[in-house]
Amino acid sequence: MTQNANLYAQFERNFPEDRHGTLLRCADGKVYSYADAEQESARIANCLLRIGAQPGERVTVQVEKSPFNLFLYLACLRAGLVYHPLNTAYRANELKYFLDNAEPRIVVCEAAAEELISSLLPARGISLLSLEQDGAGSLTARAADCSVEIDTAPAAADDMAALLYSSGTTGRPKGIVLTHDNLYFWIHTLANAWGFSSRDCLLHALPIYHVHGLFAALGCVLMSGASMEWLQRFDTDQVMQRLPRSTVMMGVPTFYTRLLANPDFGAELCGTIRLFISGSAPLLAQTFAEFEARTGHAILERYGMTETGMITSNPLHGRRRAGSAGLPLPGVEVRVVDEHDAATDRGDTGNLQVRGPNVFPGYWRMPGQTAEDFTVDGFFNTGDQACVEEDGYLSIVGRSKDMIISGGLNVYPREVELVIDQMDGVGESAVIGVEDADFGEAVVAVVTPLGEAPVAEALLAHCRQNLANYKVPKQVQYLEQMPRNAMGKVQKNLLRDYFAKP
Ligand code: MLC
Repeated sequence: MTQNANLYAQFERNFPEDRHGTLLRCADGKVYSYADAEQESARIANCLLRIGAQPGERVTVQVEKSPFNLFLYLACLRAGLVYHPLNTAYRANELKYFLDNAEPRIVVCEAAAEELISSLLPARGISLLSLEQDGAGSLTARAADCSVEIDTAPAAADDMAALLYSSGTTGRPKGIVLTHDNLYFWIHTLANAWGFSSRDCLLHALPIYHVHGLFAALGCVLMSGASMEWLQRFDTDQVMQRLPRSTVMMGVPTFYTRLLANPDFGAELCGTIRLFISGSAPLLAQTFAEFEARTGHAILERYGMTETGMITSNPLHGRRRAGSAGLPLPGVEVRVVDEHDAATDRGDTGNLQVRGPNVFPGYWRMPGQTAEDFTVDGFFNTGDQACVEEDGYLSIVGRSKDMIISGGLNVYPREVELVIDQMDGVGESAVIGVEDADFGEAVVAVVTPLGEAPVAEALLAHCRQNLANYKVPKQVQYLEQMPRNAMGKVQKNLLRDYFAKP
């Protein structure tokens, strides 16, 4: 008999024999076991099926991080439904796009957002349910009398398990279809590469609406029967309290710079830690060096993206190089090509392409875009520029797409520019990323006036109303005219140099 490729079934094979073992410990001291996760996810899965959701239909989820959010994610897998998480910071017009595009059968949000979301739903048979951080809400109320037993839905390797969106240079987000096998392949690879075992306790302070916190972090834990110290969000004091009970921490570079900014943070808090991992944004060599000097730990940097899961990693055993994305993970092919897709020599810089079971099959209902972003021989164009060094380590040296990474979150300037350009008094806008000590890059809006330009406060208020908070510019700069090249294109590199922080 062939094995069920459902990601949950793959996790379950690695759950501890004693299901009463801890899965996660919350900041308020509440503890949830693997048995709790099994029972609660079964109850919710049965409820979603009873509501009428059919395998392959989407469940869109916009709730604050909580253990119940985790159980809901597992429930979707178990019921064969497609999990579609959304950043809690998204505003109404952003939400409307996702709801229209994903065509969910069920939407789960917090009670406070129900009215808004209900007004955004297209008039079709979509069930709207609520889920609060403490587990209350109409979802759990309706699930209360459901069975705590369920047979995990059979899934084929290429069945869709999750739908996550990435914005694009056009400003229109693209749905990224992730299959059970995509996720299993790279999560399993990572858990092995990083030596995860049931003895590990991961400090989990990442959001769980992105691949980093949802699949890499939770995945390594569930794939190895490990446990977690579970924080609602990254808070330096809470992290410092929990580190001495943990063996691994995963985070974005901002986590590490914020820890270093606290003079009380040092080696004595890291006695039980075997591994610090960083990803989602480049880790500065300076942060790597300072962290090693302060704690004795060389942060392991890895590189990935939503479309491909994890691509490369510095080694668990062996040299971890500052400023390097590391070596291709087993089974993942990377190549650096020139503008004609021809492979370059080692040491040359070019466009980075990836192929392997980790790579998504294509965008949600955008075959044209899929064809554009894949080569005929099945490599995905990452949009990053890279160089494979003589020793095989990969360095990411730039981006061919216009994108900013702020605190580990991708911001597409085009999306912000479209919002700013709606305002009266704006002739033109150019959104750039400038170096920032906390977020790595900070979003800055450069505006040329058309008549009387809006003052910065008004411009930012308009952005706050229409954009998730992390996309809102940290600064507004005014220029009489944009610098342009001979083709008439705004020279963002000159703007970046001009407005770079000292
Ligand atoms: C919050 N703010 C940000 C921000 N996060 N601004 C810019 N960039 C960010 N990432 C703003 C808020 O709008 C608010 O502004 C102020 O900062 C404080 O908000 P907060 O909610 O208190 O922020 P904080 O909790 O401190 O969050 C910062 C952070 C968080 C860095 C800890 O953003 C975070 O957890 N980032 C991780 C994101 C992540 O998981 N990425 C993985 C993507 S997957 P104001 O004006 O209201 O004060 C991926 C693939 C891969 O990339 O390989 O992993």
